[in-house]
Formats: sequence, structure tokens, C-alpha cells
Amino acid sequence: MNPIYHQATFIKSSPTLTVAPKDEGKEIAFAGRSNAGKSSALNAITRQSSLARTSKNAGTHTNA
Ligand SMILES: Nc1nc2c(ncn2[C@@H]2O[C@H](COP(=O)(O)OP(=O)(O)O)[C@@H](O)[C@H]2O)c(=O)[nH]1
Ligand SMILES: [Mg+2]
Repeated sequence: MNPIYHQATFIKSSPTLTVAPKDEGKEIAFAGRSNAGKSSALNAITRQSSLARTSKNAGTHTNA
């Protein structure tokens, strides 16, 4: 795994494109249903324990 990922930091959460960070560099999209393990995968790839917040129960939908 490329160690560049270990330098990942949270910039912001943007509900609309107008408030999104400047369009520069490379972009990676993560898609999957709720509680599939997206946030856990991000933390594993970046080797950071709390870059992305994870939920408690595997495979359990907490949103209606
Ligand atoms: N058994 C198992 N549980 C996992 C795996 N990856 C994530 N989880 C658990 O699934 C739950 C939801 O994970 P989370 O990363 O918050 O999912 P997200 O909603 O897709 O971001 C957490 O309790 C994780 O610990 C995995 O590969 N195997
Ligand atoms: Mg998540």
C-alpha cells in the first residue's frame, strides 16, 4: 500500500458542490450501503484509527 495514504486528513464535509474544496489533485470515491464497512476501510487504508467515524454494529442499518 502506498504510504502517501497515511498522510490523509479530513478537510470538510460538503453538502453541495458550491461549498466543496477546490477541484485539484486526485479523487477516489467510496460507495456502499450503510454499515458495509466504508469508514473502517478508509481507516485501515490510511492506518488511522479515527479519520472516518465508524458505527458499532456490523451490517446493521441505523438509518431508516
Ligand atoms: N465482520 C466485519 N465487520 C466489519 C468489517 N468492516 C467493517 N466492519 C464493522 O462494520 C460496522 C460498520 O462499519 P462502518 O465502517 O462504520 O460502515 P460504513 O457505514 O460503510 O462506513 C463496524 O462495526 C465495523 O467494525 C469487516 O470486514 N468484517
Ligand atoms: Mg461510515
